[in-house]
Amino acid sequence: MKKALITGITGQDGSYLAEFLLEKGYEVHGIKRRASLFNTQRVDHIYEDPHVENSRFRLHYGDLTDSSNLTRILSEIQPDEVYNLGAQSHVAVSFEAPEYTADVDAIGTLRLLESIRFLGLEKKTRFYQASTSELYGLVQEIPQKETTPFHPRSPYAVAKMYAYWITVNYREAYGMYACNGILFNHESPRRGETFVTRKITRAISNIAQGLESCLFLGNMDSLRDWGHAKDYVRMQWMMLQQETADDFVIATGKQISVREFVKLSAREAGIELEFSGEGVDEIATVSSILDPEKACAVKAGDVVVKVDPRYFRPAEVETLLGDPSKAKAKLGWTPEITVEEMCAEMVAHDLNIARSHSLLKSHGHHVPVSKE
Ligand code: NDP
Ligand code: GDR
Repeated sequence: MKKALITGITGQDGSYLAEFLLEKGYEVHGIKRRASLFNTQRVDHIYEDPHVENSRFRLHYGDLTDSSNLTRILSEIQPDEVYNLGAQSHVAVSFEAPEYTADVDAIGTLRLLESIRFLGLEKKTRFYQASTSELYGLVQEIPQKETTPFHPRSPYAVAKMYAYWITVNYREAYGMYACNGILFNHESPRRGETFVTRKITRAISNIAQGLESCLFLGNMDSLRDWGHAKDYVRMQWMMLQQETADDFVIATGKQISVREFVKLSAREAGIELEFSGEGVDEIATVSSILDPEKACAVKAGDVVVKVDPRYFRPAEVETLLGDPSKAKAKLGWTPEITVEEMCAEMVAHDLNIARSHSLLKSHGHHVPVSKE
């Protein structure tokens, strides 16, 4: 039985990857951080009581900032595959916490690679690094592929650039099987609530059900190549099953703007929106109700989206569009879920939550709505 270790197992990708590897028959180990509240919601459905014999799913307390802890976990497990998905993954937050972001995202990757080497596992353990389209930042070529030069635009992207090159370096210097997946944005109903797609599907659902009145966004002109996390974790595994290690761009090859994603989400929630105004004065108004059952709490003329400059970034990545030809040609990978299907799934999920919260509220219960 193959053993895999996943850092960031409690995150969006970690949870889908853990499910995927369990289905493939792996013994799956994950590193979780100590928190004052339970933080395993995304993997609770696959959690196995450690008292059960032959459990194939184990969580270990740890942190990418702690070398001794990483070395001990690696030494205990002796994994065949390590997936380094753990990171301070929010671009805007990286401007607020640049040093911590560098420690976790850049040096954390080095700590893992060096622990593997120190333990003499460099010929046994295959390593996957969660690299990112943010490396392209101020884009030098459209669409972006493996050979496109990097120009990172945030402390997050600069930290991930170090992680990218140290992964290449350990491959070249020590013959390690180490790969970078340069993944473009990927989303799902498990996406963190402060990334823009989930912020939108959640707020639009709450507005449709009367739990919120207005969604505040930053740069709505921003263009992204959005895929589904389920399609992308399959590719993370495929990258570690090749004869030789290599780096791959993973993307859909299509892009839409944040504004278009808002429109798509609103339609899924039974609302047609009209945008007017420019820059910080741009707003979206309800132009018609498409489904009165879903959108029971709004009416034509309501202003439901506004701009808040607080969400603008000190340096923005305006456009990202990936070229996944190499992954298609060499690995036979193609994404199966479109952005429209993904958006429909996310809104359906968030509308269900909004409906149950709305029911609780109508029975006099307090329903807090967490916002950034
Ligand atoms: P999430 O933010 O959902 O998950 C990040 C994970 O990292 C969480 O499990 C988090 O733990 C963990 N983590 C954070 N800090 C530390 C630390 N100091 N030590 C150990 N673990 C830590 O990210 P995604 O699942 O979306 O992304 C996975 C990886 O892929 C990340 O590295 C991200 O940067 C990268 N990436 C993501 C893309 C995307 O579009 N989703 C695209 C390209 C790259 P906790 O739950 O406790 O917070
Ligand atoms: P990104 O994702 O920065 O691409 O990083 P995010 O969803 O945060 O932003 C996408 C674009 O939307 C614009 N935007 C807003 N973003 C947020 N979060 N909140 C807002 O209110 C808002 N309004 C507009 C942003 O300015 C940006 O242009 C994600 C992360 O998962 C990274 O870890 C990963 O490496 C990259 O994707 C690929």
